[in-house]
Amino acid sequence: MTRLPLARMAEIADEGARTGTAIAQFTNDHELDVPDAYAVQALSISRRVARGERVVGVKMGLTSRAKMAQVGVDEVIWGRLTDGMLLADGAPLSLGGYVHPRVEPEIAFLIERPLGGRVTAMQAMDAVGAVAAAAEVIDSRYEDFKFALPDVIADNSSSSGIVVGAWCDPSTPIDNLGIALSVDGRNQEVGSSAAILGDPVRSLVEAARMVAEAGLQLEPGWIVLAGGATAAVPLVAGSSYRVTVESLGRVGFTVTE
Ligand code: OOG
Ligand code: MG
Repeated sequence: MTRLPLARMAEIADEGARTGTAIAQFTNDHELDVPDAYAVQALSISRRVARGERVVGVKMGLTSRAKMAQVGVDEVIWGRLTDGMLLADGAPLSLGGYVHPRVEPEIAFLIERPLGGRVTAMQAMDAVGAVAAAAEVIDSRYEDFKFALPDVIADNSSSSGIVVGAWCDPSTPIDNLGIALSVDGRNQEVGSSAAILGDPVRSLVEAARMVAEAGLQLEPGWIVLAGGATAAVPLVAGSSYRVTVESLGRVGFTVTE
């Protein structure tokens, strides 16, 4: 095991994401603990910001059993979202620039008032201006989509693309909504928003707590993704993907090549 400077790891992770090129798992050859992994994540996002991107929110990850089981990591994680990751609903998606992308159904919160630290579910929802159905395109930069906990955190929790649907009234109950992810019109994954820590608002509570550990707060205008309620499915050229969330609506895209 050798030590690699955190800034060098950030450069490797950022370049992998920027160019859509697979990288080796850091923890195979290098020491990396969870706090350092979040530092690498912050440094790699600084590189994107230096290129002109803007942070637009955070995504929570591994907040459901289905997601934990799929990637073999069972800790809740978070990552940073930038405007460069935003994709328009219904727009074609090209596979160029991705390593091995997958899509998963998500619920998005739009933050209206600053939120950070230890908060109750009620305080968390008070800070929310709207909720929406969303689809997240995740793309681990690691070979074979294989990673340990510090690796995935350093890779910005596999963040790659986000499609957010129409914003809905924040008083819409979201604790037990039917969720479906369809491929070419056929349901491939189905579940409930209750799979997200029992209630997606708990994921928002965790987001407020975890970003505060990094000295941040959830800012007005930010998007918070609660985490996939089902396993993610690989993107295949020529197929159409749609996420439907009961009461909130649907979002989707077609993969071109
Ligand atoms: C890690 C990212 C997890 C989620 O919603 O659970 C995530 C991964 O699965 O590669 O985005
Ligand atoms: Mg996700």
